Amino acid sequence: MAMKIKVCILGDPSVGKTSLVRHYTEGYFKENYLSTIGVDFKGKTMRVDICGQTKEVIMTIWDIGGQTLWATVRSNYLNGAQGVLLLFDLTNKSSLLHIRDWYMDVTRVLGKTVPISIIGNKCDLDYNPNIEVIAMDLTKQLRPENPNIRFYITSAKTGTNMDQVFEEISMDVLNKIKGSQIP
Ligand code: G3D
Ligand code: MG
Repeated sequence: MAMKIKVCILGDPSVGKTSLVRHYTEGYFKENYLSTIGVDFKGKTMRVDICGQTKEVIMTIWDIGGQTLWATVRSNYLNGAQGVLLLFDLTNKSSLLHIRDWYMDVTRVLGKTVPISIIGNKCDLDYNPNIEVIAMDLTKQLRPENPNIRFYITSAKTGTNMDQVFEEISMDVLNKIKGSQIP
């Protein structure tokens, strides 16, 4: 039987959350569409190899609107999330500087060991390589409390590293569930 997992995607407005989810679940990138209003969820069925077995996983990816009053919907949105993607824009340094705040918000609700990936999006554009170094440093700083934290650069436009992000977060979620089932 397919397992269902819930993954939330968070980050500053305009970093590409909706684009990444849309490209991954619907297979296309659309320029110039409205920012997400409220909460949107998309599903994707995937096959994941775990401990030599192939499992069917239905991943629901929850995408929150950047303009939504975060505090009022935060707990509903994050409730039951098993994995989190924290997105920033490689061409917008302040969106990276806010990642630590997003991380704190998320771990306050879901605990410190929830599978999390930090993602620098829009790698198809020109960006300062320094921003990648800062993001890798942040990931390293957080690793002692969250050993499986990952860092990627992606492009929602070209699809670079997109499959890897979603496959690996689902593997991390399944491994965590499996680990917690061992008596
Ligand atoms: P959000 O959901 O985080 O608010 P969106 O962000 O997905 O709405 O994307 C915001 C803008 O960034 C959109 O442009 C979108 O096309 C663009 N974008 C998203 N991801 C990428 C990417 O990987 N590469 C490039 N080049 N652009 C990206 P518009 O012009 O519609 O505002
Ligand atoms: Mg959006």
